[in-house]
Amino acid sequence: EDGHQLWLRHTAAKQVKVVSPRKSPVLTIAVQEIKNGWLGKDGAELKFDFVKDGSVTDDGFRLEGNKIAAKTDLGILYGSYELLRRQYLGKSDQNYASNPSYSRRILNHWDNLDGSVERGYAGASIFWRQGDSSLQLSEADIALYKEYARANASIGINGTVLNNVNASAKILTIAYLQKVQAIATVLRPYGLKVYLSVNFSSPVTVGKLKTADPLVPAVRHWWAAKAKEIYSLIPDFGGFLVKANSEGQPGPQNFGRTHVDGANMMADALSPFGGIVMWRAFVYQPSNEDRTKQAYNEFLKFDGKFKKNVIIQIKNGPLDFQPREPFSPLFGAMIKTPVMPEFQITQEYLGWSNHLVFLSTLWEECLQSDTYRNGKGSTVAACTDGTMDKRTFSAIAGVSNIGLERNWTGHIFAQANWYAFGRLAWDNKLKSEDIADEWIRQTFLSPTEKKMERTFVKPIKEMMMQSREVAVDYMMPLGLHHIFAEGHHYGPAPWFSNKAIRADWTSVYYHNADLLGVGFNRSSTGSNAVEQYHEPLRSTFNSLESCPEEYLLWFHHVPWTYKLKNGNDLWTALCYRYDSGLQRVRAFQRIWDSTKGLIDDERFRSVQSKLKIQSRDAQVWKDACLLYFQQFSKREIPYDLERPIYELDTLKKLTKSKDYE
Ligand code: BDP
Repeated sequence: EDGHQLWLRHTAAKQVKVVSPRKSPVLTIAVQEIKNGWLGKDGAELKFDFVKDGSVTDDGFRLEGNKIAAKTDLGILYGSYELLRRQYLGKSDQNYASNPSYSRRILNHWDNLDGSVERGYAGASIFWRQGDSSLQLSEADIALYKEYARANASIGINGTVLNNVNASAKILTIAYLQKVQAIATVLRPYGLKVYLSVNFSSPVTVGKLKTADPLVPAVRHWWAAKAKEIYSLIPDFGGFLVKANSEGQPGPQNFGRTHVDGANMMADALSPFGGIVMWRAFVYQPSNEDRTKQAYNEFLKFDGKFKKNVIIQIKNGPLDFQPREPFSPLFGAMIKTPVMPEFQITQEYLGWSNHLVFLSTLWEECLQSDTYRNGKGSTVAACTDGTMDKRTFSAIAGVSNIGLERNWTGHIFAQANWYAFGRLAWDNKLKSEDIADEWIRQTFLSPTEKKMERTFVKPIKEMMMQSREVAVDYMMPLGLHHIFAEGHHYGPAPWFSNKAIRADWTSVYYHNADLLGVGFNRSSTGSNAVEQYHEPLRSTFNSLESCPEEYLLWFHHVPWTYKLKNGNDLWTALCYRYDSGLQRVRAFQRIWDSTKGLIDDERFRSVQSKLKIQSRDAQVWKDACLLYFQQFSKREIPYDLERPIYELDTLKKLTKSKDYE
């Protein structure tokens, strides 16, 4: 048992007859799946029913008795997976209907064409590799892509960007496009559309033009011709994802043009074929302006100026996938332009594939955050899924955590993050607890299993539900952020500062610790980032008294002696948080060990050894941060807490070393 089967373990099915009024590659898969996984009445007859009524939209479906009703073939496929899931989980309801929250539910692979994966911790790329045969699909590739597509379809994901946002222009050469075509052919029957990240300089690098200026006719023609070429190979191609003028990537600003000029040029090229442009808002310059304010400042002025097939892709927080950030204010600010959330499934800032961190609660927190755009109830979910504005399409993206490792994601529990992303993209009102419950049962239990409720399901679910908060506590509690080691972003380095690089790539820029206190002042007396939020949030965040404690050091530079709600001063509270994070990881180890023998040994041991790493890392985080900040607070760690076991100097060396990564 190596985890390769993920949450898809329907076997030993009973007999069922499936009646479909028509045939298609998608429906053939639906029939097969039902036959392989049917756990309903033996000998039953199940009908696919194509309906026109308004209660099912897009690729939604209705399960009613012995019928799956949908408008489209894909609706039937998604309905089939839901039906099987409900049977597996022992849910016996007769009627159930569901429509997707977002019309485009997309994985972003940060896969480079040489086979490496940016911020990937589960082996090499499944799509790209070096070597002569690299552009041909082998039998093994095809088999793997089918499994990949099936896993995605089972949770409703319907799009995938095959290459890194730091994009090589080579992807647009014919040899690569033919490989993309071959991949698209395998993914298509599972409803998965392919998209590509494109490099803004492509007209120069591959097209041999002198410029990539979006207002130069030859450049516009080049993109239009490229789009035409792509659609001649892949008629249902999804569109482009673009990282422009960000972290050294080229973009329209290189030519004195704007994001609107760049995005609209690509939109014009794609629109004859129905393609879309996902233009990323992740931009910041080495200026004196607070980095967290820059995307908003750059994009808000263009609201309403983008073509209809452009959508702005915004990371959940205004900084960069930190363990905790407030939501990006852009979600509540762009009104006339569609915006979409970008979540990071791969755990760049959350312990890679070594730490057990269930990210569903992080995403749920973001989706349910109220932007107050149109008063109370204007959640990020509502601002992005079309609830608040009529939209021709809506979208959500997750940066994938999968690679060639046998279990796909490196950590068995990281599979739950892939799963949760798909489930939330389908239904952004789902509760993380229910998602965890479903995932645990499908991944570890046999169908409708009841015996392991108390011994396994309950404790493991509790562990998952706590895990993100626990990681926040041992890494960056109370609103601390970006105090990671340079470059690899794995361990702590609150001491990291370097005059030779831009300030907002160092840790001290973000925590500002001094003898008085710690934290980034983003209130009206500081960078005034709070002004980007609507009232009443602006005032809530702005005042130290009303600012939620989990965002305290995000918005304020707070005295060490400042009293928190529970009566502890800031220094003491920080000590308790770091220690609690560590102690709770140790508790995870005990919980996991207590399940020995309940599941297969292979997965048991794999998770057990990952938890050992996490436990050691949590100790490193606690010691590093407390010993470092103690130099400023000049206070003792409360005596009822375990003492640090490392020297600060040792940790400074450790987090730099390759062994540690
Ligand atoms: C940061 C990553 C970097 C990505 C960048 C992005 O460190 O590798 O290229 O985000 O999203 O989090 O473009």
